[in-house]
Amino acid sequence: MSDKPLITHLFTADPSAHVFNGRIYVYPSHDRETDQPTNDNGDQYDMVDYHVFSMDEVGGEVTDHGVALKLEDIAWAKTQLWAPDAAEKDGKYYFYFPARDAEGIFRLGVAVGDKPEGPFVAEPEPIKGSYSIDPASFVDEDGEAYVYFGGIWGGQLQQWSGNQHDPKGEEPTGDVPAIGPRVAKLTPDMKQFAEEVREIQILDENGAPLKASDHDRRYFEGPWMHKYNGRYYLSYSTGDTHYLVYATADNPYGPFTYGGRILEPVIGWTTHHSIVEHNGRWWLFHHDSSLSNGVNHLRCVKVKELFYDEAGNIKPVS
Ligand code: FUB
Repeated sequence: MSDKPLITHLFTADPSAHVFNGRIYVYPSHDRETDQPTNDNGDQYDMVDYHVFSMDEVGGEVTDHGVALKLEDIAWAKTQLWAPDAAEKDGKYYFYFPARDAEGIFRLGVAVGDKPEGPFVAEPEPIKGSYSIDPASFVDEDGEAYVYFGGIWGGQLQQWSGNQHDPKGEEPTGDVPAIGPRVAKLTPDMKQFAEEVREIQILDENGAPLKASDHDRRYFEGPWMHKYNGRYYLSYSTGDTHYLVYATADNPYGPFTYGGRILEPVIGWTTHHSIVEHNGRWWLFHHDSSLSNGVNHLRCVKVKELFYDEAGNIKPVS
């Protein structure tokens, strides 16, 4: 299969793919050139709007539906529109996104539209009790909807413990349990958390929590949830080791058991993805920095077919 970028007229990243009304919709970040300094805080990821893309099928023509939401139209958000996602309920579309608020703290917002491609109108306040970045929505077969989220370093997840904010909070090191992604069920109107945010545990093959020092397997950012043959698959980026990996559970909250690698490091520092089924085939949407010859914050979305073995293990994608 071709490894060409799906979109070449804009820099795009963090693709969240869903099938709505039989069509594949992709909700990415819209990367841009910026004067902001490059640092571990991620200031160089200085995005100000979102475009939505769609296609009949993988390999078909990709439609750019234009700007679906702009920073200047979000009352509470001041900078950095990072990785978004979307969900559908009762014919309405809910677009979830992170941004820094007036105090520089990342929060999650929601915007509502009548069509999968938007436009979306942002709620005036962020989701109460939300923090950090990379919201990934998941609607289960019973209709319950969840948002998974969190990212370390620039995404500020290390500043949150027990849902309390400590701006001096640091990432743990050594043998202590690694920081986990967060999850909360959504209210029936899809606009608020219906419960206290929970931290997800990811365990090794012996049932012990993955350690902070286990950089090849522990959580960093970019969570995604999908269900395959009744099992819940939490996939994510390991961050500074640049792998996409997955862990499985028999329920949406976990604990999850580490399963293996999906994708090896790509060109560029970040790696971020989504997994979606369309017409019986499974697809991995992800990004790299090949379109900009390796500039970390100028990325492009790609797609590859994903396969499972008979036991339900995801086969590594080359
Ligand atoms: O696009 C900005 C950030 O880079 C995302 O939120 C992270 O997941 C990483 O891809």
